[in-house]
Amino acid sequence: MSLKKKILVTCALPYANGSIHLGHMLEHIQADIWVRYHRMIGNEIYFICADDAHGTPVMLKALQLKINPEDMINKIYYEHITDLKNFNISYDNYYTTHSHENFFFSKLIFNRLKKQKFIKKKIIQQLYDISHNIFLPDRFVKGICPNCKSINQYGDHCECCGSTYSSIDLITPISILSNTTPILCNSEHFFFDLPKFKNFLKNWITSGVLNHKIKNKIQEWFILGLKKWDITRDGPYFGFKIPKYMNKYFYVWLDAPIGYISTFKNLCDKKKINFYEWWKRNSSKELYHFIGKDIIYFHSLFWPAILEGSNFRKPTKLFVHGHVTLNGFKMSKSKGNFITAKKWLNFLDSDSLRYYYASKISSDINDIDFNLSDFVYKINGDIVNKIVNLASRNSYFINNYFNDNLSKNIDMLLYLKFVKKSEIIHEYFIQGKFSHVIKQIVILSDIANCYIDKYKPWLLIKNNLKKKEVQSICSMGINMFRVIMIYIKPIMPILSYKTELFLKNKLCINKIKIPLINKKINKFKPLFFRININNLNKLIEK
Ligand code: NOT
Ligand code: ZN
Repeated sequence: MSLKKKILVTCALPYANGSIHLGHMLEHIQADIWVRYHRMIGNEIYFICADDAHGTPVMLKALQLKINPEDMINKIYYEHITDLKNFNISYDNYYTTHSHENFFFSKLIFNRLKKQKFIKKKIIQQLYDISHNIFLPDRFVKGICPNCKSINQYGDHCECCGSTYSSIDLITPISILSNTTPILCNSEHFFFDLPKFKNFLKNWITSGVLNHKIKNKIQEWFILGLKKWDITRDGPYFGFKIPKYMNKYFYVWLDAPIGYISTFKNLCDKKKINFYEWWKRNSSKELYHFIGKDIIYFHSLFWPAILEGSNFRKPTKLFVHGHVTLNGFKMSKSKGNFITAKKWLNFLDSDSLRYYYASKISSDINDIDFNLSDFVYKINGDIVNKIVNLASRNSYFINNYFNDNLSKNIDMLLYLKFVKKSEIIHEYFIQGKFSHVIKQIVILSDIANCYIDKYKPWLLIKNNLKKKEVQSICSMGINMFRVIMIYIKPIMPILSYKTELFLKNKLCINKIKIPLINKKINKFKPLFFRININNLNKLIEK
């Protein structure tokens, strides 16, 4: 029997209506670190994501740009995969919800739910724009907030007081398409019967899939009462038309999570993986979703209920993170403090963002502040002054005095202390507590630098009788650097790759117990450059 775990990991699907920014990157980096660690320890793991291509946000953007949505989502798809690749997010498949597989599974799930009577029809009243002949989606209507009376609010929620409501409750609604007053019209919609799943959900939520704080939040939703969920929209709508029904489309939030299934199916077809084994009810394979706290409702209530009702497996666990703020402020385009992934890479490297985020990621859902001075302090202080410095100060002697040869003798007792840390670091990686991993890494690099400071190879080297000793001290220094780099590998892939070339050794946790002794290393070349404050200033320039 193999002890290898079999794991499928997803990130939330970015909308295909704009660029990937630092807020998105937190989640992709978080999941990628987790995935890379699992790969390193030898688990079978697949990592997938896709563009969320349908719905009003995409329609609205295409309308603004005066291009058709298909062209827009194609263009954005290539931008997204380029950005993600440039941050070394190691997806096995990055697909789109606008795919034939996703249409297939959306229909399949809809039909199964309908057959089980989990879908009900109901006539609802909606705002209708007569001049454009269109039922207006929430985001296509503006008006006065029924709660706080602020003007110019969208039809789903008020940006001033935060209340949510239905667009028909807006006071003096105006269609943003025509600037006219819409009328009320009846339309028949399909509703998913979420309340029927109350008992199932209560059990599921307490079965270890969520952390405590989130569980409590969801209890509040149960107390407020679960409501039937409208899963259809009237055309014109950019999405999948429901076969056999006039002008009815699946709501984007129905086909988006189904994108997890269809993206994996697309991968299975390419890689000859047995799809059914992964998604059948009670599958023994593991499924993890990384999401932001704003979409907990969808992933902890709608999604498991839909899977249960249509005879699929449920997620093993949700990893939920908070939002990213920049120097304490919410990032937004209007404030001009909105940093895209692409802009970041014009001025800075990807590993530094990965390291910085890792140093902030724990298992709670507090917001994560990107603080510029803290960033510089951590990258220049930890990576350059402590960790990479270990490689450079020790290789100086190994390269110049010992013909690149590492000694046969190192301090094995101390070496094994470094190795022993792998146990706790393993736990931290598995639990997603990367900030704890980084703390351990910094402690180890302090110990390693103190060790070199104590023995002072730069003085010893002047004494011919102490040459062997210098070789052994500096070889120990290189070995401590190697162990630290094994722990950093999932976090900083570029630095790790350069380190592997330098050490002529593939960094792998399964080989950590065997030190590098009596071997040649390469000549040291700079592995990482300190953050240039000018570049950082350019990055945040408005
Ligand atoms: N595009 C959505 C967003 O909030 C995320 C969709 C996640 C997919 O950016 N699914 N579900 N459930
Ligand atoms: Zn309001």
